[in-house]
Amino acid sequence: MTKARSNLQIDSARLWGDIHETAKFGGTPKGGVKRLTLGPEDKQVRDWFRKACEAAGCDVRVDALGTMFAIRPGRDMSKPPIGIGSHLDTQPTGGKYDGILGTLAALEVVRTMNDAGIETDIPICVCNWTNEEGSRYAPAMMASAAYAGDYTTEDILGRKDADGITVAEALDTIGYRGADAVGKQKFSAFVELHIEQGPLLEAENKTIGVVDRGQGIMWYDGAITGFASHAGTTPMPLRKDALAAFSEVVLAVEKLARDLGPNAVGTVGEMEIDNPSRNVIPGDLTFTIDIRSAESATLDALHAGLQKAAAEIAARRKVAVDIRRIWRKEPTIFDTRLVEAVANAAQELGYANRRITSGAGHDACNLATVMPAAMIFVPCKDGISHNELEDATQADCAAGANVLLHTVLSIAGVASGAKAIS
Ligand code: HGY
Ligand code: MN
Ligand code: MN
Repeated sequence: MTKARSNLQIDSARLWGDIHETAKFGGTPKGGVKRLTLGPEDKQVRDWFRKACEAAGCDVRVDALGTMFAIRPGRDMSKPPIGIGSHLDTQPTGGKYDGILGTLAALEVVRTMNDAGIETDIPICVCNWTNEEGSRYAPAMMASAAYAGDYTTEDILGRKDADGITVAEALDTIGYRGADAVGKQKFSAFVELHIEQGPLLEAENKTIGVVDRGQGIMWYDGAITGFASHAGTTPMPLRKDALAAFSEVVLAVEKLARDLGPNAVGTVGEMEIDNPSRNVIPGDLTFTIDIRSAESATLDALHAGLQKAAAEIAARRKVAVDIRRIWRKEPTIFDTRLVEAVANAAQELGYANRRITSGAGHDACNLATVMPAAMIFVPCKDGISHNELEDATQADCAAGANVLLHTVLSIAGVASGAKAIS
């Protein structure tokens, strides 16, 4: 039976076709995808996804935060399904694969099982998690965080974007504020396929990353209050220049991550000056910080170092520097049994593979706190992601989907159970 099973492959051309078909929803001239969560392009891809899952025989349900659950029936519907999938939203300068590969590969797994006439005892559930990227609404991996109990649904529904539109209003606008309570859909396990978004697999010529850990993440909202005054008449020693102080904060974040590394990264990705003008010394500005490490103790040291640096810059420059942590996600340890199932599937299919820690956050990282979860990585070109140049090969996408298929089959006990037509 194993032999027959290991010959079963997904339809690579069909998956590749889906990836390029859905890339047009929010496609950019540079070949990327700009599909911010709960916007019009997200609605387009959600409608496409719903239709495709229904055509594959799934019953599609939507919860109160818009997460989509497409359930392929099993013989015993009382059993909580195996969850597979990822997210369909992207960064503003996103690519075709981040999140999309995992979601479409999950659909492809269902289609392949249908074509092979495979029945499972346990149902399979293909998921599209709302707002994994965290670009329009914080935090990232928002809906899976609420599912894991880190936030209430009411809290998340009230979150506002830069234009003051709440999550609830955005969900209603696109018609994806579902009836099901967050957390109603139960799972026996969750496995997510994703591009690595880093350089290791490609550099080592590995096709599959068997993800056993994930970095912890801390997000901060920052504000600096100085004093706006005339750029020509204010002597340098009397200035309270918020932007000059901010530049020291940016360099302090970089220095902390380098000094506390190599298992640490720090980024200041956003900054906005209130009422900027060429001939006014910046008085007030806001910014955000993203800090990560796979070690909890390093996260603590980074947090302490950041607060210390902020206090020192504020005192010396006589400005107010307020840096408030709005999110801390502990490092993830994935389920060893599931990680083994991923490793065995990769081995059985003959793909070169290695254990790897995820630098990026993923919905599976939140789900791992409330159920057995694991991840599968495939390489992306030059490790580039969150950039319109993001790219991957059809062969690697198919390899990842095959490992997902065989991991699901082994968890579902197909080798010992249902009809697998070789
Ligand atoms: O931020 C992350 O790691 C993910 O891409 N949302
Ligand atoms: Mn992602
Ligand atoms: Mn991403």
